[in-house]
Parts: sequence; structure tokens; C-alpha cells
Amino acid sequence: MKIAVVGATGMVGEVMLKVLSESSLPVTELIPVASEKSVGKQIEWRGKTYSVVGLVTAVEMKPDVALFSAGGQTSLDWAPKFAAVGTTVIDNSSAWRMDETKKLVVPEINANVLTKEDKIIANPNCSTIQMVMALAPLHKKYKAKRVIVSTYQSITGTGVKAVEQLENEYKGTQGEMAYKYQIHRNAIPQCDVFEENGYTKEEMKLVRETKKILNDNTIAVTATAVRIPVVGGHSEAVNIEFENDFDVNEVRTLLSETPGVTVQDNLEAFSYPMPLYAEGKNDVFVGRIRRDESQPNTLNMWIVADNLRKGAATNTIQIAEYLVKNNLL
Ligand code: 2RA
Repeated sequence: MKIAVVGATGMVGEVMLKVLSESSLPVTELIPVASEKSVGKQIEWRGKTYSVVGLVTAVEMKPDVALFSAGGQTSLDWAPKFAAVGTTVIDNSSAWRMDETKKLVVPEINANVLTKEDKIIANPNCSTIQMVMALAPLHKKYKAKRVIVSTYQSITGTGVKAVEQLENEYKGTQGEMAYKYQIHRNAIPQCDVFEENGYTKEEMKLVRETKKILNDNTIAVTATAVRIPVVGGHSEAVNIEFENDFDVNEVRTLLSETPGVTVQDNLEAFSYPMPLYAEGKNDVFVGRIRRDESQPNTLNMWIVADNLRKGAATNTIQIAEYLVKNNLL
């Protein structure tokens, strides 16, 4: 199986290579793809050395699968070109997510929507993936009516420039700014640009993508996305009002039986999810599970995941594994 990683030298691309090497995918040839300035760069992968190629060359090599993390415009321009030569593209950008002809997939939830005809598949936004991983089984059992989510997002979601800004601010040195403001000792209530309605794109991704993945436009979702000086993963405080009542212990059991979810919820042991411990892991971690005593049928929980793994690379590669396992390539 020939597999291309488009954006191989970026933060998500590097994690995709790592997760790919851990995966069960029968990769016979890796095609690392990046911008012209990185062409020729040598990449070590599974004990072999590969040269980075440009997009034109990569299309000519006709990979079976292309994993994209290279920005929305590159996806819009190049995913169709790969698809035209028979490649199945799994794209991490937001370019195709809300396109009605494209599938938006979290394998544990809705991989069943995938067919052989899907040649461009959208990977959801990191903050959406970790939320719906916990929401989906509860929605199925108790029917979610309304979701209120506040996110506390890792600076790795913004990329290397943000990590360098924080490091410079630690050291008290000047450098390029990824954010409008200092991030060290701060919390910035803006992830991505603002839309007309006063919400950021990040917040509206949570709203729109959740409905598409769960295939239910009746769920009311509202979000506040905040950037904090953390690198291990995104955290989310989620409040869900259900149509039907629930038992908290039953919720914990349901979540602990959900593939890809780990429940960390033992207050006596001070056990709850934190980015420091989620970093580098593929699961979504759920804790602080408790009834919202302010209104009926409503639950609070705390969800943490490595945004570069399950939030991007791992979910992307799990989609590819599903396609291979079900002969959908
Ligand atoms: C962020 N989810 O965290 C966005 C893109 N990775 O900035």
C-alpha cells in the first residue's frame, strides 16, 4: 500500500508519521509530501530513509491513500487531483468538512457511512472529535437536547509558531507572535477568527460538525473556545441536557465500555483527566462525571485528549485502517 503524507514536515504531519508507524496499515511505500522548500529533505520512517517530494510528483506516484494536513487551500486545490488518479484522501483541514457530498468521520461513531466512492474524506476538528467520542454513546442512549461546551485548548493546535511564542515568553525573549497577545500566564478567548455572529470559527466547528457526525440537527450546541498555555492536549468542560434521565453510574459504565474512551473519575484518588497525562496517548479521557443539579436530565463532564493524536493523526489513520479492513479503497 502506497501512502502519502501531505504536510509531512508540519506538527500534525510528524505525528501522523509516528502514528502510521504504530499502525496495522500494510504500508509498502511512504511518500512524504511538503512544500517546495522542503523537497529533498530526508525522513526516517520504519528504518528506511525517504525523500520529501512536492505535490506534483506525489500525484504522479498515484498513492492508494493520501493523509492531508497542509491547510485548507492546499486541500481544496490538491485533494481533487489525487482523487482523480484514484487516491483516497483523508483531510485534516476544514476545507471539505461541511461539504454535503463529503463524509465527516470519527470511526468509532459513524464509519459506517463510508463507501468505495468516497475519495475525499474529512477528518473533524480536534476539539469536535474528543467531544463527540464521549457524547455519541450518551446521545444514543439518552438523546441529547442541548450541549454547552467550554474548551481549554493546547497551543499545539496553532502550530510550531505558537509553541515558539510561549517558549520565548518563558525566557523573556522577543520573537514572532502566533497570537495577538502574550499566551504565557494568560488565557485567550479566541481560537481562530471571528464570524459574523460573534463566535470564532473554532466554536462554530464544534456546533456544526457535532450535528453532522451525529446526524442530528435537532441537538442545540453552543461553544466557547479558549487558548491556554498548555501543550499536551485540549480539555473541555461539557454540559449536556438529555431528553431522558440517566443514572450517573450507568453513564460511567457506558463510557468505560466505549472503544477509544478511558474513564478517569475517582475523586477519592484525585483521579481525573489532565493534558499532562493525555499527551502522547490515543484515547479520549473523561472524568468529573456528575449530575448538573441545577436542572433535570443534565450531566457535566470533563474531556481531555491529545489534540495531535485522536484530535488529528490517530483519527485520520483509524479512518484509513477502517477503509483497508472493509475493502473500501
Ligand atoms: C486549534 N482546532 O486548536 C484548531 C486547529 N488545530 O487551533
